[in-house]
Amino acid sequence: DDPEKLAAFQARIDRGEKIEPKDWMPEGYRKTLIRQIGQHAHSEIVGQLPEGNWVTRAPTLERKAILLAKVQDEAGHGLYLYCAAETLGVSRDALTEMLLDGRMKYSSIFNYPTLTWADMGAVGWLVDGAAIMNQVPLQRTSYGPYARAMVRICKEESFHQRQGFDIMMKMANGTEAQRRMAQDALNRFWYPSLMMFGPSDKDSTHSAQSMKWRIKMNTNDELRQKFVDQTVPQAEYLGLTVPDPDLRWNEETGHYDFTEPDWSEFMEVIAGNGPCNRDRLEARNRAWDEGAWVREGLMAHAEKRRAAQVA
Ligand code: FAQ
Repeated sequence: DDPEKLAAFQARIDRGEKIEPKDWMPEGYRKTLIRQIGQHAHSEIVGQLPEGNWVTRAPTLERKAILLAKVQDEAGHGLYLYCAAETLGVSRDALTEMLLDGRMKYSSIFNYPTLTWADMGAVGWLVDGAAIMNQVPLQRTSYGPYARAMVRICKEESFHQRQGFDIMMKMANGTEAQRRMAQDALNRFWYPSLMMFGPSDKDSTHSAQSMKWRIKMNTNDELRQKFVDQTVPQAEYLGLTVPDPDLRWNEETGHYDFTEPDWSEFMEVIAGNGPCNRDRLEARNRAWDEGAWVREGLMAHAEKRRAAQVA
C-alpha cells in the first residue's frame, strides 16, 4: 500500500472518523475485518445450537417462548453481521463455505455441551454477559457497518443476559437439587466464558494492529478483567461459588485477582478438538445440505420470473 494513503487512512482513524464501504482502506484492514466480523457471524449461527438443544425441553411454556425468541435473535445477529462483512467484498456464501469446511473459526465457547436446564441460565448470564462486555465497546469500532450492527445487537444481548440471570435466580433459590444444578453449571461455564475474550495479551497476534486501526477498542485481558469484576458480585448475590480458590478482591488494584484459564485447553478447542467441535460442524453442514432444495427452489423461481419479464 502507498505510504501516503496509509498515513491519511491512519489519520482518519485517529480523528475518530468512521470508515465506510466505498472508502479506500488498506488490504490488511479489510482482511482483519472480514476475519473478525465473519468469525463473529459464525459464532452467532453456531451459537444457536447449544441453546436450541433445550427448546423442546424448557420447563414451562413461558421459558420455552423466551428461549425460542433468544435463539431466533442469534440467527438475526448472524444475518446482520454477514451483511456487514459483505460490504467488504466477500459473499455470505463464501463465508459459509469457509465455516463449513473448517477454514474459519467461531467462538470457542460453543464447543462446550449444555447438559442441564441450569446451563440455559449459565449461558445467558455468563456467555451473553461476556459477549456484551466485548461488544459494547465495538459500537465505537472504526468500520461504520460493523459499529452500527453492534448497536442493535447489544440491545438484544442485554435482554438475553437478563433472561439467563433470571433462570439462575430461580435455580439458585429453588430446591437443593436445583441449587446444585446452578452451581454445577457455573463450575462448567466459568473458564470457557473467560476464554471467550481470546488468548492473554502476550499471545494475542492481532490485538496491537487491530487496536491501532480501532477495529478492537480494548485488549483481551482488559475485557476479561472487567468481566470478572462485574460477574463475581453477581455470583455472590446468587449465593454461588466461582470455581477459583485463588479468586480474591485486591484492594490495591481495585480489581479481583483470578486464576487464568487453562490455555492449552483453549488451544485444543480452537484447533477443532473441543468436546463438541465435530458435532457443531456436522449440524451446520447437515442444515446446509438439507436446505439445498429451498435455495434451489428460490433460484428457479427467480429465474422463471426473470424469463417471464423478458418475454
Ligand atoms: N474462540 O489475536 P487474537 C456471541 C483466535 S459472542 C475462537 O487475540 P482477535 C453471542 C483468533 O481468531 C462470541 N477463536 O484474535 C452469542 C485468532 O485466530 P486466527 C463471538 C478465538 O481476533 C451468545 C487467534 O485466536 N464474539 O456469539 C477466540 O484479535 C450466546 C489469536 O487471537 C465475537 O466474535 C475464541 N474465543 O481477538 C451467541 C466478537 N479468541 O483468526 C449465541 C468479535 C481468539 O488468526 C449465544 N471478535 N481466537 O486464526 C473479537 O472481539 C475478537 O475477534 C476476539 C479475538 C476478542 C474474539
